[in-house]
Formats: sequence, structure tokens, C-alpha cells
Amino acid sequence: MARHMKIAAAQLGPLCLTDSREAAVKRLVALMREAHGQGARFVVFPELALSTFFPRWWLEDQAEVDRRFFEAAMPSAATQPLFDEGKRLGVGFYLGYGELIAADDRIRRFNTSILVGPDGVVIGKYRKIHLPGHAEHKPGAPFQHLEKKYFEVGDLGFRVWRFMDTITGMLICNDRRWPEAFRVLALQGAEVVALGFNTPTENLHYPEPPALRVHHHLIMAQSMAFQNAIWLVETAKCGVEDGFRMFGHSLIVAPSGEIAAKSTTEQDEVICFNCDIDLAQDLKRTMFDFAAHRRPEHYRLIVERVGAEVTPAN
Ligand code: CDV
Repeated sequence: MARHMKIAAAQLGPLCLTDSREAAVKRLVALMREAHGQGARFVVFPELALSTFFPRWWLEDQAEVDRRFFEAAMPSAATQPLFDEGKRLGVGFYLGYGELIAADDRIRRFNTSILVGPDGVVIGKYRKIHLPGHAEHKPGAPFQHLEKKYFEVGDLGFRVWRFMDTITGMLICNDRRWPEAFRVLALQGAEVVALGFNTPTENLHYPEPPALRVHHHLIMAQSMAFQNAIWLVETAKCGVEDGFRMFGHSLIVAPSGEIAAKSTTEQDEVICFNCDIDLAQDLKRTMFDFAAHRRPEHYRLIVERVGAEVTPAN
């Protein structure tokens, strides 16, 4: 019998600089209840879901940044209610947050997500590998994108976990633009990939129509899901945060590449779909039978070279 799991993307509308993590957790708990009411057993929350998207701000007081935007413990007193509610409802979840660890006499900071089982236990952790933006202050820019200042590149690799009778992997935001990330998960048998994002409506680097940015978001999600034969759940934090807009369009995409569910607002909103986890079996044993058709001996450049280099014509 085919395995089914109702999965929800629990989109968050704006969180402002003055919003506390307690206020964020309250909204996450309400979204989790709503998702559960719709029958969801797994809920995907956004990237950095406990605060405003703080990398848009150049902030010099690192101690204050750590206190307001990073979690030294997970769960903590502030986030425990979400874990308690998940356990009470029997709902597993993905949560993105700023992680602070003290290791070998130094503080390390990551843009992190965790996978929490329906028993409230953390079973997996991912630290964002593709960090977009810049580390230096750009005073002339309309806003900053300082992920390279606030976070280290993730050190846990791309992993999957046996989770609620599926094989589930995690990614975070900008990772969704890199086919390599998805393929590494698919090569470990991923059936579901959960991803939270915060994507500004405006392009920091050059003028770009907002609709085109959404178009890219949609075509990437559809192609990554199809080419890797996975269910892909992408959840936004969106809306206008202190005057800076981020788009919604949270998605659940089937292994066929079809959008099964999509949010329609830029506010707190739950979308839910009863995912047939075995839907990809036909693809996985034919078109995307990796063992039969992949030719890694011709893919070496992918791991040997980082930036593009023009090879002299033969
Ligand atoms: N949070 C992100 O990683 N945002 C990037 C923006 C900067 C383009 C994204 O890929 O959506």
C-alpha cells in the first residue's frame, strides 16, 4: 500500500525588529494547531523563523545580535511551547533558527534548521551551506544581505534522516538555487526535502521585476522536485518587515514537478497536501534510475572546480 503523509507548509508573515521570539513562537504554535486541524503530521516552518530577517541590518553590537537573534539552546524556555505542542498533537516539524554554539573557546554561529519528531525529540540538524550576500557594510544599498557576516558556512553536509516512515532531507533558502544540493540528498534516497526561506522581493544587486523573482522560485522548485523525484516543501517568511518586502509563494511540489499546493498571501498561512510518498517510484526505476543512467566519471569538474573557467577551444 502506498505511503501517504499529510505535510503542511506553515508560512509566517512579517516579524519586525521589535518582535520577541516569544511572540514568534506563539504564532508558530497557532500555525501548528491549524496545520494539525487540516490533518498534517509534518509541518515545515520558515528559515530563521524566530525573528525578523536580521541579515538585512548592519548591526555592530554582536552581543545584542546574539541575544536577540541567536539560540544557544534548542529547545529553550522560549521555544519549549512549540516542542510541547508538537508532542501533544503528534506532529513532527522543521524549524529554522540562528544557532550559536561555544566550541573550543570560540563562538560559532550558523543559519540552522532542525527536524523534530512527533515525540518532540530533535532527530536531525542542518547548517546552511550556501550563504548568499556579503560580509561588508554596503551603506549605499537599499538594504543589506549580511549572511556572510553573521554566519559560518555549515559544517554538517547535506544529510537525510529516516523520519516518520520517509527519508527526509533538509535545505535552507539559497540552497534551493543549487542543483548539487538536491542531488546529494537524492543520492541518499531522499523522498521528501523540507526547506524554509526568506527571499526579498527586490534584487539587491540590479533592478529585476518582482514577478520574475517569483518565476525563478517556481521553476527552480518544480525542476528540483522532478529531476530528483522528491516531494519538495518550501516555506516562506514573507510580507513587509519594517518596510522591506519578501515574497510568499510557499509551495508543496510533487515528484512529477507539479505544484500540489501554494500559498496565496504574504501573511501567516497554512497550506497542506496529502503526499503519496511512493509517487516517485515509477520515476526512480525508469527515467531517474540513478544507478542505471548517471555518468559520474563525466561529472568530475563539478567537485574539482568552483568558479567557471573558460576552456580554450579545441
Ligand atoms: N535567505 C536567502 O538565502 N535569500 C536568498 C536571497 C538573497 C536571494 C535566496 O536565495 O532567496
